[in-house]
Amino acid sequence: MKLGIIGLPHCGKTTLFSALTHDYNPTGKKVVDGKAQIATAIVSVPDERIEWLSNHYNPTKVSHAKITFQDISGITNNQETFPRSLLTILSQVDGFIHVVRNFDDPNMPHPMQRINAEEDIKILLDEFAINDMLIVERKLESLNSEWNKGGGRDRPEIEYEQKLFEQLHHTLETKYGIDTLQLTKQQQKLISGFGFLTSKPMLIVLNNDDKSQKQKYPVNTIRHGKLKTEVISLMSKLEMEIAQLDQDDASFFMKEYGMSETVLDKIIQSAYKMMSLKSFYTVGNNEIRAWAITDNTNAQQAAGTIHSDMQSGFIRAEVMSFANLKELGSESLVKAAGKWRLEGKEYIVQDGDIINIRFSPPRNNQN
Ligand SMILES: Nc1nc2c(ncn2[C@@H]2O[C@H](COP(=O)(O)OP(=O)(O)OP(=O)(O)O)[C@@H](O)[C@H]2O)c(=O)[nH]1
Ligand SMILES: [Mg+2]
Repeated sequence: MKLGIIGLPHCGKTTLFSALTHDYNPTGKKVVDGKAQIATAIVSVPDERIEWLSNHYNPTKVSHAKITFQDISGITNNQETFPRSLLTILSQVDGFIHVVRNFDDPNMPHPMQRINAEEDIKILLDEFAINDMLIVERKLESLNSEWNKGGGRDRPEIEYEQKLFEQLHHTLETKYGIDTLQLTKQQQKLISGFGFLTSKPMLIVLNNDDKSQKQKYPVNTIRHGKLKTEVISLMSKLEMEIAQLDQDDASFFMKEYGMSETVLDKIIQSAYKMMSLKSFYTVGNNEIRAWAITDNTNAQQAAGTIHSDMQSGFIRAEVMSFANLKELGSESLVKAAGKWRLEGKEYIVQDGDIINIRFSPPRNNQN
């Protein structure tokens, strides 16, 4: 899963990125258009269940679920359309962490010389909507010319797409994000390749400092017609400073400021909630591994996150829950209690399921 950290200039994106990724060296820096910079780092999702499982099974390898964070600069407050390269980067993330400035710093003034978090959110969401709108308009033009030329695809097929893209256009025009539309599976498939910015979930992070007024924005006014939004408050600068301390000092300061969790825990919990993510596990003596999946993923799709051969050759899933294993103490006791199950491909995987996929490998791999 890839999350892009975005926001207007000097809102604290790089500060938050450093607080989140302090243990991990950025894996890559890329310059886009000479202005925008992108730094990337992959972090492991902290997970107490993985710790317990690794004590229990004593595997040779332990793999946490992974999240890629990208620090994406280059969005400004006076840009109607994004440069193509920036748009490509933005369209490829699974969700956004939108940092909004709610602190004053005379040494690094806000680009509009004022602090107004609600207005900043609106500026960026409007820019997202304009960029989506342009893509929709271009698509409608090409569908129109396809229609006028004739001789290609069936007319009802073109008409179906025209109606869909007109619906997207109307939604954006009325200030709603594409994520607010209830689309059928077929419609979702048709728009999936466009990477629409307003279709992606967005975690809004109000970046306070210890002197900021702790404004409580009602979520309804802050959403601007976006459905998949969560809002949290952080003190990024303080969090970054704490992230650089050793464990003992960090715990002391966190207590001092009444913080019960690290910034990474907070962001990951909110991102999992916003994107309705769940974790399932595969276990064995060789490797214990956590996998992140979205809500309503069935057993066959979950198998596909491990390997495409497991999805195509899926036979059955052997399932037990982490809670049962922890409570009863061993796999055989879980079986004895009748809590170990065989499930078919339509089974909806639950958070905390420990799964073993039975599958038939593809023929050309069999000797
Ligand atoms: N007082 C205060 N300053 C902060 C806070 N977060 C960031 N800053 C400062 O604000 C300035 C900008 O922070 P950055 O993290 O570089 O902001 P950015 O969004 O990455 O900026 P660009 O990449 O230039 O758009 C730096 O001087 C930070 O030290 C905060 O919570 N409180
Ligand atoms: Mg920066």
